[in-house]
Amino acid sequence: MLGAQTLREIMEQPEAWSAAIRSFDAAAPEVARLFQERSPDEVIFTGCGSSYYLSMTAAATFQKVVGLRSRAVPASEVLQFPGSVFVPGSRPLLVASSRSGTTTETVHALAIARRRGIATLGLTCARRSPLARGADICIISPKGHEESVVMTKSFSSLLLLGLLLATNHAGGVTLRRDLRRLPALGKRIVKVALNLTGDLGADSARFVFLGAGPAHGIAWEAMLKMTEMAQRPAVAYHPLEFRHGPIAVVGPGTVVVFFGTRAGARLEADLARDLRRHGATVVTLRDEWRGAEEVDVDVTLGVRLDDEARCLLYLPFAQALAYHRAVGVGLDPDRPRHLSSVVRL
Ligand code: F1P
Repeated sequence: MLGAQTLREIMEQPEAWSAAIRSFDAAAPEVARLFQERSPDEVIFTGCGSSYYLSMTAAATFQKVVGLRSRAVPASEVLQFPGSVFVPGSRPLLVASSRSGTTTETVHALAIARRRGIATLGLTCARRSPLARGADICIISPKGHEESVVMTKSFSSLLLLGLLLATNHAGGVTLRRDLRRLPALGKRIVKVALNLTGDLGADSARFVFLGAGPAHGIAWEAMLKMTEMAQRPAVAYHPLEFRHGPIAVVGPGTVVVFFGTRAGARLEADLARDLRRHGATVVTLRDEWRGAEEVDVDVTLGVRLDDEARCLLYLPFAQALAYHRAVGVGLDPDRPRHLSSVVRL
């Protein structure tokens, strides 16, 4: 069967999330000590590909919840433009994520940080990897390891570790409670996602993924899944940014997926209405149905979670959509073209 491994790994996510939570709990005192001893004034999340995209969501969440300046930077930028990343005299903490713990740019970014005396924390699925050995502290996603090239359960379980970092601080109480509900909720969500995406966008020429705040990294990951697995043209934007030019591509044959946030709900509903007028098929994922919006597919999760934790539950939809669009045209999601699971330079 095409994509059997990828499908299995998509379905295994809730278990990987439970294991990640246990792993975080074991590491939490050590993480607290690192923050105490090094007292960072900024947190820089880094990685490559999917691991960079999860860094985006982790950074947006960390800053909002903890109130400490945070941003995401591709590991290649640390490598090529360290002066644009690190501010002289500052005390950043570098959080480096990598499924393999071996990706060249990420391992080099870690080494560059260490040479500058910067504190480092690794998030990985590979216990015995250069990242795990090189970081001051490393937190493992014990069930995130994959046979597949494309990241699914590794992505969501590493993202969960990244989000849990914010719960180790005052202000993280609600997030902590929300994140702990995810494994139980995930079982239902994965099934719904696989059922709902079977034919969605089957005849569509292009996909647009929109997400604001913590959902922005999710939009990028959805774009990457569609590109890697299904080789279908796909882009990712902040929702309102989409009006500033990219909207020109929209017409019949475009599927626009909104990864909804509460803060963005009203303005995104206006955008959805305009996009439908231009002929797009609009899919909205969110927590609750608001009644009046015009969309073609309304996925109402009804989980009563804040945006930051709910974002994780959007991932099975993005993964299942890409999986189905690949299999639907005879592509094997387990064997994406030109890709290997680790990029070594
Ligand atoms: C990162 C990554 C993946 C991508 C591809 C190549 O790997 O860029 O996101 O899907 O498989 O590697 P890692 O640093 O997380 O191991």
